[in-house]
Amino acid sequence: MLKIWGRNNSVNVQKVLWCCEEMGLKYERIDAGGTFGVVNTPQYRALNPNGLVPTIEDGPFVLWESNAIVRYLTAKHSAGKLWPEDHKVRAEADKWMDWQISVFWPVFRPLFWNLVRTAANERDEKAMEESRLQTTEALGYLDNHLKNRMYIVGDDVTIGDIPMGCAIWRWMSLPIERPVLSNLQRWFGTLRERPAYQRVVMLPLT
Ligand SMILES: N[C@@H](CCC(=O)N[C@@H](CS)C(=O)NCC(=O)O)C(=O)O
Repeated sequence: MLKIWGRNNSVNVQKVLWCCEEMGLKYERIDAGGTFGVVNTPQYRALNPNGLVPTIEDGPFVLWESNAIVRYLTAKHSAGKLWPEDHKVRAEADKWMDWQISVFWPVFRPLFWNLVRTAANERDEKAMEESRLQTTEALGYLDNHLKNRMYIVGDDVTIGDIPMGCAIWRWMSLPIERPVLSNLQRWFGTLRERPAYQRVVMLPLT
């Protein structure tokens, strides 16, 4: 059976869990990272030299990097559904996956980290406000993209929705001032109705 290494409160682990849940793919998840440790053991480092989660083992095949894992699993098990077969549609989905990891998350991380993982008296208020403003600007681009679309590409959830879908749960759950981004809000509303999303993404932020 597919093995997924990683704590279930990690945004990157949740991407993999959510796509497996959408596909009805059976997996065994092993807690690792954060308070669970494990990631610095020689056994884990042999799988993933970065010491980060997630990592998967699909038989003898080992893979790390959450977006690469989502691409691999959906290409294998969900061609034409989560994995768009049209090259241009898939490229568009890929673009938003890469945008989540290279643009959105770096600007959002200081806000998330300070509010969720840092004691109140140790928070960096300046970094938080800067992060909040930059995140708002970045989300404006996605809101604009979603103007005439239900999902990031196509007529249903695809790989394009998975990274930002996991990230947006966090942004929507933080006790912060949020601008009205009605297209983003509508898209988030549709994700929230999905049982797979409810099971593995809509968890308390810890
Ligand atoms: N680019 C990597 C980033 C992985 C990453 O930063 N994972 C975090 C959790 S979201 C991690 O392993 N942190 C250390 C830990 O949990 O111990 C990916 O997408 O898989």
